[in-house]
Amino acid sequence: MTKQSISLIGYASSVAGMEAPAFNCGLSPSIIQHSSYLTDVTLDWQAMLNPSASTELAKEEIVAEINTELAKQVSSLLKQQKKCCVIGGDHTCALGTWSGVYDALNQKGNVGLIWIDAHMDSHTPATTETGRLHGMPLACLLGYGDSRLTSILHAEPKIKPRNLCLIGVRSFEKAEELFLAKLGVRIYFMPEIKQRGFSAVLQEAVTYVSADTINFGLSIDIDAIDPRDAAGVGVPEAGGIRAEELLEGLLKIVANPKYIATEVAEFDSSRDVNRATEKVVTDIVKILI
Ligand SMILES: [Mn+2]
Repeated sequence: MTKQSISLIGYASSVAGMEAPAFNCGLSPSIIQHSSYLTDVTLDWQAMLNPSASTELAKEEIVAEINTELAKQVSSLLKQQKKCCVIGGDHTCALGTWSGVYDALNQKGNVGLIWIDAHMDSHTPATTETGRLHGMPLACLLGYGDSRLTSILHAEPKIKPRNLCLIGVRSFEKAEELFLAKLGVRIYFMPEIKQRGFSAVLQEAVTYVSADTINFGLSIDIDAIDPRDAAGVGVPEAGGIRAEELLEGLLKIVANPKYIATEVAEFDSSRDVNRATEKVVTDIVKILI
């Protein structure tokens, strides 16, 4: 596969966090698509997915519907030997991205996932305090949660705990920590990253999620980045990964032959400062293409 074969899909939805005030990350894919920071590169946008505007449907149904479409698109790209990059939207895009990856590749083997996020996104309906679905996608991918969200294209779990690791975590609830610890999921909390450096941790993570898999991908929540570099997110948490470090780390791994897909979630331009977050997202895109 050549580097030029990466295709982009926009996930223009912030339905999962709609109870939160002014949660606008659904506009972000379009902002990225038209960003002046990307006028010097050619991008292969395959689709721009929008959530149903129906007021009849439960948000679980809206999220399941758009992610079923996303999963089909991702699977189709991978079956054409293309790599893909999904631009969110809120982090529920993970349901579609990794269900699509599972659909395309599960006959051949397991896929590894590196989840870069300030949060664990591992609530289930039983443990969530807010009911917001963007706090649950990782639990769903592991097979736990609302059946409409755990069974996109396939009923099975999409990611095995031993093929997953989290990087950058610094804000979470006890129930999520217990849930992931019980499953034996490897987590790189911020103190370890500050001590060892993001790039070293990321390279170790690649080795870890590659041990028992045929391919691996990245799920990047922009709130993993320090708000000093990327304030434009719905749920900022101080003390994150510096943008420069993130970009340096990504540069070293995207050429890995096992790498197949990335998603970038939770960028909220309405909270951005001097378009700095938009710049970081477009820098990530430029590294990936
Ligand atoms: Mn997240």
